[in-house]
Amino acid sequence: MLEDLSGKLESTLRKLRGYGKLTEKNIADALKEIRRALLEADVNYKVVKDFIDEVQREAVGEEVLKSVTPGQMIVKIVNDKLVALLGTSNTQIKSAGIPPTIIMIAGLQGSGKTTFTAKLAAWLQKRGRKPLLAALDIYRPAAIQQLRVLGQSLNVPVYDEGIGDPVRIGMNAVSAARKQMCDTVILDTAGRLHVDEEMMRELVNVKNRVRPHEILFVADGMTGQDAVNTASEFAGKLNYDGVVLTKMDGDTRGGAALSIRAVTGKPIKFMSIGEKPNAESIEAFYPDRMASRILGMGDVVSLVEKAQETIDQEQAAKMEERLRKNEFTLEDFLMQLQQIKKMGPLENLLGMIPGMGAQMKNVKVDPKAFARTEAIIHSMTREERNKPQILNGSRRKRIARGSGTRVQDVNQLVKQYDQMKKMIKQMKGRSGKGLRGMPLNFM
Ligand SMILES: Nc1nc2c(ncn2[C@@H]2O[C@H](COP(=O)(O)OP(=O)(O)O)[C@@H](O)[C@H]2O)c(=O)[nH]1
Ligand SMILES: [Mg+2]
Repeated sequence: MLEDLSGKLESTLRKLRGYGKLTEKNIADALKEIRRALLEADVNYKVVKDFIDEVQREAVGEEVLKSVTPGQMIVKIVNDKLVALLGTSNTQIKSAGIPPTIIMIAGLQGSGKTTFTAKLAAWLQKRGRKPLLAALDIYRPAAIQQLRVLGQSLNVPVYDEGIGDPVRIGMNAVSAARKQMCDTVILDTAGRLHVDEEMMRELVNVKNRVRPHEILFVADGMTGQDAVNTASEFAGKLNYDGVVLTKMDGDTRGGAALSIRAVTGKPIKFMSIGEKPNAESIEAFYPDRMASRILGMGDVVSLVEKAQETIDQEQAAKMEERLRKNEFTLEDFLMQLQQIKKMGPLENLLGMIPGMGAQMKNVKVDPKAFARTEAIIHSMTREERNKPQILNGSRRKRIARGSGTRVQDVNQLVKQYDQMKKMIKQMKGRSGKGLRGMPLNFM
């Protein structure tokens, strides 16, 4: 799977790892090769551009840790960006509070919907579920027959009415599932060779009337850019929940896998491999596993992660010490923000800290604000960071200019910092036993 891309990225990064010191030219050359490899793999042009820009930005800004080489650091950056591109985390399919869960499968003709319907049934069976398949592709008798045969081979009931109204078939299938104590209904819908109005209308009708809990769009991974374009059109009209990439066993160049999430904003949920309808021929999609499969450098990635963890721990310990002495400066503030940024969406994190939700309500930090904050603090002198009280009007003006922000932004940042400092003091007073054990990393 994606051997071509994988091979090219691996050899580029391996070269980079070999250097003890990286020059700007080394990095630029490597990025050029990575860019070419991605374009050859048919990854969307705009996606490639953003990807390379981000890797470059980080490669230049990143501090190199003592225990790893610059090359290893870049491997880690490329890996992280790849994970982000593929979707960050695994996304499960929803299930209904009251069964049956209704899953609708949509996509172009020949993309692999019916095959995937059967594979998903097998996959669910293996996890103790009882699926029922519904034949909503009523335009070709052969399609109904195909589903019947697949159902039989898996010992899964198939509901069909021959040629009829897809909406009614869908609703009747749900009733049939209830009667037969099936907890999941999979709707195998009709596709066409190209996106057309009538097909979309039919699918939207099924969506509105049968009310699936989950709609999966099936994309033929072999078709690269075309799959991405179709996925966008379906997303606009049907607003599905997730993507299934099929035919990932063929000589797929990988473009669809790497572009679809960025272009449609929808997560990839499954990958389908091979024509055999069994549970082993689909895989739940895990962006981090996929990234490490593509790069083939899991060892380096975990090495760098270890080194980073150590640094984080050292920093946290240092911070604790400083807090105890009441020396929380803007420099610390920045470090804390950077730690938070590494951990993903802030809302989730804050929700996890007991008693923190209410306190942090007024401290809103969106990703753009993060970048702004970093820029502002970077534009300060060391003295200013360590003694924010000296930040008078003219200094603030200079900092705003230097960081490409407005004086109001600088003012706001200083206010935020003051708030945080106050909050830390309060918490310190309350905990009594000092700060040991407090999740400082989260602030
Ligand atoms: N190699 C490979 N072939 C597949 C895969 N999924 C489906 N196919 C084949 O693609 C063709 C179309 O599949 P089908 O499920 O009928 O597509 P549908 O029209 O969307 O229902 C069939 O010949 C399948 O055997 C897959 O993951 N790998
Ligand atoms: Mg079909």
